[in-house]
Amino acid sequence: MLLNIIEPIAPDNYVAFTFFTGYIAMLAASVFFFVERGSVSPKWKMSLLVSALITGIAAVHYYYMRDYNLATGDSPTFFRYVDWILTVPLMCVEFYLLTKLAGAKKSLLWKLILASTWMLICGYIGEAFNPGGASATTHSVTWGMLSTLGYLYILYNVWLGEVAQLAAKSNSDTIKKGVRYLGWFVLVGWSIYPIGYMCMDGGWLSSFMSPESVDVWYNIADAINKIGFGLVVYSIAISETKKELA
Ligand SMILES: *C/C=C(C)/C=C/C=C(C)/C=C/C1=C(C)CCCC1(C)C
Repeated sequence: MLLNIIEPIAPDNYVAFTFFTGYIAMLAASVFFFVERGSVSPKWKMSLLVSALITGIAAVHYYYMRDYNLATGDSPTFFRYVDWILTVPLMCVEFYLLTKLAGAKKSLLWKLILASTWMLICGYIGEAFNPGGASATTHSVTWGMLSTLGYLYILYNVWLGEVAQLAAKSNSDTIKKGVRYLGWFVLVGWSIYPIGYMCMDGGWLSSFMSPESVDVWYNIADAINKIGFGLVVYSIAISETKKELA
């Protein structure tokens, strides 16, 4: 069944609601990016395919996470991180594909993937192995900080490091602007995730926000970042295709 309509979502269950909308939005975006591969020149088809894969992989995980959350009321932490460990490296691939046209080497891709894997493994340990009680805060803060190192590396690379330098060297204004936009997603869009993380039991925001809001933050962030990121790549591809045809 495509939509599980057996179990209704209670009107005040905003966690389940964002899982549901997230699922539909990812699915729709995925179809869009996949179909639009037909509107761009061959050299951009791979970028659009990667965008479609990112939202497609997320749609499958959201389908499952929505059911899981509705049935148990819990956070689907494991599947959340499985989704991220597949989709965040694909976002690194998007950066690589964009800067490859300006001479990026494979090593850049591996550095970004390594940093994002570090970021996510530390985040997973922080959430999944939270001991609760008196040591919850130390545990979540320690792993959150370690995770942040990976995040800061990616941020640095995209704004000042290799990605930024390659984009500056590229002879296309569209790519320069596009990489800048994606940089804003990493700076602003990705910073929503640590907010969600800090709502967990023992987290720095847990006295203001309930542990259930972890998923609301993550669901909002995923929609912005996965779909928004894809749309930026799409608009770069469309403008570059038009230029090639002109
Ligand atoms: C599609 C999924 C994306 C773009 C996920 C991104 C996730 C992050 C940027 C997570 C970052 C975290 C920190 C910087 C510290 C706390 C732990 C995390 C994993 C939530």
